[in-house]
Amino acid sequence: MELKQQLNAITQQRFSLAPESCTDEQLYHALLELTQQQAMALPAPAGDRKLYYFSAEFLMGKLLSNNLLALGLFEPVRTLLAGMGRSLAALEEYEPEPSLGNGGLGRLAACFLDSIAALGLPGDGVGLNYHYGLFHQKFIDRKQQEQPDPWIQPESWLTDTQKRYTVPFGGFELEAVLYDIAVPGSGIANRLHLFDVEQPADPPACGIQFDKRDVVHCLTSFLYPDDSDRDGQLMRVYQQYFMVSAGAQMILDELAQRGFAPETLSDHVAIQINDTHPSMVIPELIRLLTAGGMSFDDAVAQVEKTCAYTNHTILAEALEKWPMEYLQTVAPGLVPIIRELDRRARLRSDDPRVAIIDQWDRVHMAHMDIHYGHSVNGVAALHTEILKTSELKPFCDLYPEKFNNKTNGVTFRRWLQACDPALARWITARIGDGWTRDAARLEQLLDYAEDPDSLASLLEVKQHNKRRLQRLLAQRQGVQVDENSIFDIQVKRLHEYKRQQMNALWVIYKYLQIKGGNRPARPITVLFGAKAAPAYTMAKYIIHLILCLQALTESDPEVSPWLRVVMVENYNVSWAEALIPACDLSEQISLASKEASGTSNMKFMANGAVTLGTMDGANVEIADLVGPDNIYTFGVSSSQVIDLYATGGYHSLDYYHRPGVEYLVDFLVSPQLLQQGDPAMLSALWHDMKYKDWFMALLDVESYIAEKERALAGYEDRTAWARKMLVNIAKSGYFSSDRTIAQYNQDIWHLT
Ligand code: 26Q
Repeated sequence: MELKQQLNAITQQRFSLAPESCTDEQLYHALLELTQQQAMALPAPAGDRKLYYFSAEFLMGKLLSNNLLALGLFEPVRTLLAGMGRSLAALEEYEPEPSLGNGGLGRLAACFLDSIAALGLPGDGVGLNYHYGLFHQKFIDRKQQEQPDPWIQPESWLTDTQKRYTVPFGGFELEAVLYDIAVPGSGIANRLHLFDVEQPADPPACGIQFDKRDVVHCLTSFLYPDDSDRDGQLMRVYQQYFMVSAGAQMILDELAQRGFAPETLSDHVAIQINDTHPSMVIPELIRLLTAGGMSFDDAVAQVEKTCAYTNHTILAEALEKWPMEYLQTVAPGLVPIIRELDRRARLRSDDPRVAIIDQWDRVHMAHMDIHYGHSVNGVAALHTEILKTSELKPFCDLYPEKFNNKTNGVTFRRWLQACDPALARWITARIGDGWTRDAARLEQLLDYAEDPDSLASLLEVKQHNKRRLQRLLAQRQGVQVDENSIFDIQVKRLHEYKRQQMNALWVIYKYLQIKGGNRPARPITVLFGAKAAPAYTMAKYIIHLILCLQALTESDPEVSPWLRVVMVENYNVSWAEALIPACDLSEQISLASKEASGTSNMKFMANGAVTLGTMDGANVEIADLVGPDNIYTFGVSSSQVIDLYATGGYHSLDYYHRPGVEYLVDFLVSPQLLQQGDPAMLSALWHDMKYKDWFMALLDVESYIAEKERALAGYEDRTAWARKMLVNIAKSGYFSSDRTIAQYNQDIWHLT
């Protein structure tokens, strides 16, 4: 049936209307039905070996455009809608965004599912169906407030599979209800499996305080932000065990249905453990296999050949260590297994640093993964190197063959084709559409690096995207930005190591320059987007600082034509899709050694932004690829930083007292700024920066300011800048998650 007829059949049946007469909302629901039906009807990819990607987070974003693209329906639907005077973007306003992730790790999982399906590999995601996602961020009195973010509507991408699994917690059992979301590729579809409780709780009357003792109803209520909330920890362990127990049962079920014996698990199943959040899948599988009659030795051998672990962080506070007493409460069936795994690990090495259970009876989840998985990978070359030579060195000495690097990637279908159609057309007009199937072909764009017409039209594409963002900012936030200003963007979770506070110090520098009569060559708009974990006080102070600077620059007529600060409210995937294509300068300024990889750096690059960054995470690989003329780098090296931490050699006060630094930091407690905000918060932040500055913003701030000036000056040579944009786009193909997934498959999963 023709697309038009299919759509008509649905709208007639649902609303007794022709598509032309439907509202945007009705059309959205009709297209949801059409797309979902087609995606669910696709067969699973062929193959005797199947991957299960376990992750506590899948930050999927809106799915309509994405799924239409995968089904080859994006252009036909766009044309059809255009013929009716409609746009896909307007329809998508009615799609709620599932915020089932904190940031990079969750979004990576979503990009991976997209690429696994696109490559036609058999691989499903396994996670939890959080009802209120992370949280909805509101700014009230220039401070972040958290509200529940319900995304599940009567009609959504979720399908009830009717499958149920019983999870044996200490003292009670809980049914896990399995919902699926189809993940279409070309001609096939995989699944994202999301487990839920049978009777989920209603949202709390105010705020995001769920009853953390009410496991039966609240287990899937919300996603834990990446901080340690004492009374929430037990609930997090309940969530993790619920996910992996139901997931492991499902895997063994599917194995049997495919006609394979449990003894052949590792021949037919690959499990990727996304950070340590799903690590209990290891002892849980051993529990289930031994309960089915397998010997402990055989079960361990099967599991070890099946499971592989990805590390996403070297921040000690993010490495999970659960008190045995928690596990005894939540999953008593795992306790004897973990003790036995620990005993056996100690036979392999007498180094106490590699033990699973430490002297305080805490279980180190990463250690269990490394001993009882066959692969350990970091997410960028530098990150893997740091794991091997410092953080996980004792493990690397024990199991050198297990360690490997898999530099992250992002799906170009969402992060270029769908979010930046103007740029996609510009590319295709030059090199054809082969790049949509193989992003490495973007390199062919280098042939156009000296072509004046191409460079000029590339600048026009950027201008078009800046106007689109300008309209959105006016519409959603009521702020007016100058489309002819430089768009300088930092969007990512708010964390001190990512150093949004250093960017804020630059804003102060520029503000004072302008007040002193030194106007920039061109106006600058500094855009921020970030959520702070609700319990992360310092991060919330930094948001407050940025919002105060926004108010200050906006209200000063001497400054506002030249410098504006805008922090978008409730930064999420949809915001990213509008911000990234409009960016001129991409801020990737983490303290070297702290950002495992970063993935927005890759998205910005692919959309023709130039990076201003430290030699951290994947920035190092970006710098190698584009060469020094096409990136701006600054700051101390990761090895210097690691040394400084090891020796306690960094004293912020020494840097504070430098003449170029002190007046910037002191501006936090200046009368002008105190007038804008909360004196207690601003003073606390000032005090922390001056006396502590754990992530060394003051160490790098002078070289940051100098390099940012160089970047802004570079922008004024428009042709040279356009060439930098082009080189970045051309070299971005390496960061396609299709490449990353091909490498996981080749080195770890061996699916086909
Ligand atoms: C842990 C314990 C208790 C509660 C929460 C957590 C928790 C939750 C989320 C710990 C960490 C996270 C998320 C980590 C994350 O997003 N890491 C990022 O992963 C990206 C993908 O590999 C990298 O690009 C980023 O550099 C890394 O910061």
